[in-house]
Amino acid sequence: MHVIDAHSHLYPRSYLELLKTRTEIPRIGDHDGGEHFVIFRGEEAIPGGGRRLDESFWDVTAKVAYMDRVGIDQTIVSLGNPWLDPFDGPESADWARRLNAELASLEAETDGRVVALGVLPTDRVESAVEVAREVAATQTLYGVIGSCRVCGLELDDERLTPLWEELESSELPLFVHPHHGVALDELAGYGNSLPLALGFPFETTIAVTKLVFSGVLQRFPKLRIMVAHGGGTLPFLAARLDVTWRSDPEAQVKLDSAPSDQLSSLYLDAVLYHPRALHAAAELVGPRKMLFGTDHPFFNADPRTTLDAVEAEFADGARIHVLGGTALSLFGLNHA
Ligand code: 5CU
Repeated sequence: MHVIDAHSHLYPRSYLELLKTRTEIPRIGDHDGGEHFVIFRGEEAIPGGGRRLDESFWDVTAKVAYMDRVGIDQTIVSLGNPWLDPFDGPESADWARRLNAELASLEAETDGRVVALGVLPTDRVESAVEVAREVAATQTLYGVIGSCRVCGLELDDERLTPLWEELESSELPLFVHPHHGVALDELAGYGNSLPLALGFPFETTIAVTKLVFSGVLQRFPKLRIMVAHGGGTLPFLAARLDVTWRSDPEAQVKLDSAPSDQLSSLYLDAVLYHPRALHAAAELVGPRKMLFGTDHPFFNADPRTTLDAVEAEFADGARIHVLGGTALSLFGLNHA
């Protein structure tokens, strides 16, 4: 089977140097003889806290070596969080273009083993639209990754309408990924475990739920949206969202069919680690809308557990889609 990792990050060195110019989180600090990437407040208080960066974060040769070790044929890399979220000044569009050019060159550098998504600027919706258009016209970029906010706006903000129009007309996939976390005060006290295990997926859950309840997915039915970490908690909560929507006339003003009708149009990665969770995701969207992923190079990349869970949950026919078929069709890739 052709195995494609659709959720994998690569941070060009130029971007890491940019993050190093920041004094506030998210930022990269040099200490204990290495670079440490800090995204949550509590991590700064711990000596050596944050993610110790090594070449697996920036070096495409290290990415290919990882793929060979794990048995991955092709990887779709995307810039990891926090993307350009903290750089929302006039420099944002230039940075997006510079990073997109670097990411677009990976396919040729790796004989097609590693291909990339682009990134959007965060200064103005107009420049996000322009860059999305440029990405769509770039043969070696296959979509864009974005935060649970675009240009600092929540995904249900009406000011994002021109972006949805552009993504729909160009059929450019958008990968929605968390970074900021939610309920960080309530989740404090246990290292970064709870912010990552719960804060991330609930951030995604809330963002995508607003995309549905605001009617965006209904108004733009051809949007191709892939959601990180199996859609957060959406596969588990979809029916509850239907129940609350059904009994709430106010919610029905913007959305006139059950939320799960729209949720089933999403693409979900399979970074879920357990057949039980994969089962819920597949019940919501079907295996033809699910994509194997690792989240490499982050600590939570556990491809063996994910591959075992995919094998346990899906019969051969469905597994072909999850392991690579869905990625080929969603992103319009050629086999490496
Ligand atoms: O360990 C982490 O913080 C992360 C992160 O920041 N982004 C991600 O995609 N996975 C884990």
